[in-house]
Amino acid sequence: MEGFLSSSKRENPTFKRNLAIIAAIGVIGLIGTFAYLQSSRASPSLLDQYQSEESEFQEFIQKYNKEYTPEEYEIRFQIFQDNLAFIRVQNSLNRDWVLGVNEFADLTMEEFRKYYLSPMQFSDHPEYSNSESLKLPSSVDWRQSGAVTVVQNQGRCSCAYAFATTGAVEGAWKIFNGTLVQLSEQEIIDCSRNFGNRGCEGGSTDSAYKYMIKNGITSETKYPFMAQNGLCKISLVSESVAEISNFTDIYPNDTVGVETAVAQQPVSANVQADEAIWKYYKGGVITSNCGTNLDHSVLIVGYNLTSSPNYWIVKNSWGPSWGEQGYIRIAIKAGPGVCGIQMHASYPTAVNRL
Ligand SMILES: *[C@@H]1O[C@H](CO)[C@@H](O)[C@H](O)[C@H]1NC(C)=O
Ligand SMILES: *[C@@H]1O[C@H](CO)[C@@H](O)[C@H](O)[C@H]1NC(C)=O
Ligand SMILES: *[C@@H]1O[C@H](CO)[C@@H](O)[C@H](O)[C@H]1NC(C)=O
Ligand SMILES: CC(=O)N[C@H]1CO[C@H](CO)[C@@H](O)[C@@H]1O
Repeated sequence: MEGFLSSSKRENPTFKRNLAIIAAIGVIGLIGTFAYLQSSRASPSLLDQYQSEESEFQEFIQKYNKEYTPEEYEIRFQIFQDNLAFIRVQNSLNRDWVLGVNEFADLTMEEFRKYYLSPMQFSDHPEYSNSESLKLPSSVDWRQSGAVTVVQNQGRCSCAYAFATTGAVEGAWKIFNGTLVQLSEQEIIDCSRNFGNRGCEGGSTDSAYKYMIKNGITSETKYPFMAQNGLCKISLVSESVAEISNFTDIYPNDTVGVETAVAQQPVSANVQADEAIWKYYKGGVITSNCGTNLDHSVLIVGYNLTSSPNYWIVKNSWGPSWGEQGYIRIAIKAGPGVCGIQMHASYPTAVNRL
């Protein structure tokens, strides 16, 4: 009986009004659900981005043989994502250079600085040479003359001063003696502390030359690079395969002086590499975005004076997968130059003494 009474309520106007309210709530609910579904479409795309960045991270791990503990994995992935975002923004600015993921993509700027760079200290140097006004060739590339050895990777050892100077002596030895021989950076790292160098904790190109003037330098084969500090192997020091009797510091900021020297032989130089542009450099010509607080050493192996902008061809020691097969091109601008590359450049002289 009660049931029947209730059903008769359907005819009741109050009940109809309640029904209308319920229906309205239902419609609002549907609209809400629709809106929610619409908005939730955003999360699958965030998820896609996460997944594609994670697969890029996996490729990176494989390519550079990275090994992480599970906790470190999360931290490194986060840094990698931040760096990836930075690289994308920089590349969207369409400049003369491009950045890309490389061995350093899981490091913060602080870590990069700590592992790879060290501020330069130059004490007294020999007299500066004044640039002679020779007729310079419009382009030079010592790689084409077979005067440059393979690109090596210094690893987490701040010893670029050893790579830049052995590179300069390798070039000079080839040009003035006729044979290309890979020389030992490790000998300089282990044995030149008395000349002011600090092994894998930094040093200077001048001190490395002073060591080689005194002791000559043995080969990479006899005294291979270990990417860490070691005790000086005294017995190998006497087995030098290349010797120099002097070196020249080019007058600071003398662009023509550096060009004149590079026309003669590969030249060691110092730069400020404490810059994202160095950390992620992938290719092109660097024209700006770096300072002149020298903290890294490199080898200038050529230049191009017909291109726009003109540029130095520079060999680095961060492995062949960095930059342009291990090289970087830096615009030639008067004065200290881009990244200070013309501030403290030097080359070995009086080479053929053996
Ligand atoms: C070394 O070279 C400089 C020029 O750079 C020269 O002034 C100096 O006399 C040379 N030293 C020796 C011992 O030849
Ligand atoms: C120098 O640059 C010009 C213009 O970009 C290029 O055509 C030429 O091949 C370059 N020369 C060398 C030796 O790389
Ligand atoms: C070379 O340039 C640097 C940076 O601008 C400057 O500090 C230094 O005084 C210059 N040196 C010479 C000798 O002009
Ligand atoms: C042409 C020349 O001087 N060659 C010399 C190069 O250096 C080696 C030693 O490493 C000498 O034996 C060569 O005579």
